[in-house]
Amino acid sequence: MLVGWGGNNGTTVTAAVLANKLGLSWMTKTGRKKANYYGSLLQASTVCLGTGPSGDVYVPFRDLLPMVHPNDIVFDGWDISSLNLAEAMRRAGGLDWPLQEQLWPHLEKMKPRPSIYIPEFIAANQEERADNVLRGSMAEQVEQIRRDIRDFRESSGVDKVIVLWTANTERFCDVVPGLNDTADNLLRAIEGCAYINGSPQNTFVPGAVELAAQRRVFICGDDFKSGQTKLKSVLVDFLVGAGLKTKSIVSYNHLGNNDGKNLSAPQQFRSKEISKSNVVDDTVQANPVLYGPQDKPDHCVVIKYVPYVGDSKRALDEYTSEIMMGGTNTIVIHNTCEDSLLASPIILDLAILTELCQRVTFCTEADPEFQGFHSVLSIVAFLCKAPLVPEGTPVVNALFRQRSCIENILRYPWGVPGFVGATSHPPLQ
Ligand code: NAI
Ligand code: DG6
Repeated sequence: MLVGWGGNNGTTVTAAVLANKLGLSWMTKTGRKKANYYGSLLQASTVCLGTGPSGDVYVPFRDLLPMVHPNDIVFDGWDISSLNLAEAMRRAGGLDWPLQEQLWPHLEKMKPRPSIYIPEFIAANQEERADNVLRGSMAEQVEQIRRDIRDFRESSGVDKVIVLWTANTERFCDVVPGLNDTADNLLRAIEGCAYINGSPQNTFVPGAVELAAQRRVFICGDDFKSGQTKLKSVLVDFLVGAGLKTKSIVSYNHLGNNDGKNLSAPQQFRSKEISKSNVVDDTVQANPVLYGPQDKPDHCVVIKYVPYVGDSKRALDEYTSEIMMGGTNTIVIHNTCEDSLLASPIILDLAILTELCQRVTFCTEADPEFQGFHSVLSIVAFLCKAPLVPEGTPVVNALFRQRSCIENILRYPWGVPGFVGATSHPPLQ
């Protein structure tokens, strides 16, 4: 269930899954295209199992363990905008028109459920689309959301419900003693579903983290790591790992979709600026040869709203590093892509990995009791700009360390050599 189902990401991921399920293809000016899952770690990348007599053996990531296929996901969700998914797909403008025409009759039947709208959390410029909102006291509105989840679970017949936030970026909220600082003070209303935060705001206040642990549900986030930040978490790892002292990182982007419009307001921009800015900290701290305790690169993040470019985001990055004997190395990168086509496979990977983790238990020699993962599900860090981790756990941003984490955990239940001291129980189905 997507919060923000009628947005660019919500409609694009729903349309993409449907197009794959139906095996659709369509003509463009550069030839015929066919539905695929490019950009999904699980569906479109491989893992090396080792070397056999005829060389390295690679398998698709999705074959490491039994896991849900994206084509089997059933979508539902909420949006403060009432457009049905077909109209919302047209508004998003991320897919070729001949594909939209084929999808139209299917998506037309899907309509987002009314949602909770508290105007002060998102930009004032979003008000004009808020025509699908719940009324009543806050308690009544929350109760309706809980009813929606139960209704979807029963009417669709799905095995599990996962809720994922892909609605507008909100401003940070205050952590208020007596309100959201502890689980008891926070509402007792998680409804037993895993919750994934695809945006940068601090939804996971201390009370929410505690409540998730009490209810034994997974929470994960924050903020999909799609384009510019993904590259940054590779490039800075490479530069600093190669012994070059990166001194300045300037990341500029402009985009013209509704996300860009919302981010043109200062408080919502600030949430995004924070999540985009912290991604190099651990890499820099890991190299005391180059950086002193207070020493880190200048890091500037700029986002501008330019309606004409729509969903096609432009990102320009400049990395300046000190090299040997006073030399300077400047790398400039220009990146253009449809933003929601990068985010959609990440949404699928997040949901599928979260579901998989719900079926894993493990024990160790030190603690022979079988247990599940910590309710703060940090193994999905690869997919998040600002990975949420259990308190006291170091945050890792470097992309390939994050990828190894998922790979290692997925290898381990079937006993690939190199993993000791634990086993899985009951066996994964
Ligand atoms: P969008 O603006 O097209 O979609 C957001 C949707 O949320 C809108 O349809 C809006 O009406 C709805 N909405 C707002 N408040 C709501 C509420 N309280 N309840 C239900 N619906 C609500 O934005 P887009 O491009 O789909 O992005 C979604 C989120 O994902 C944004 O926060 C964005 O920053 C984040 N994100 C996007 C990435 C990308 O590559 N596209 C990457 C990283 C994060
Ligand atoms: C402009 O920065 C809009 C944002 O929502 C980004 O497009 C999104 O967070 C993706 O960011 P990145 O850095 O992963 O490409």
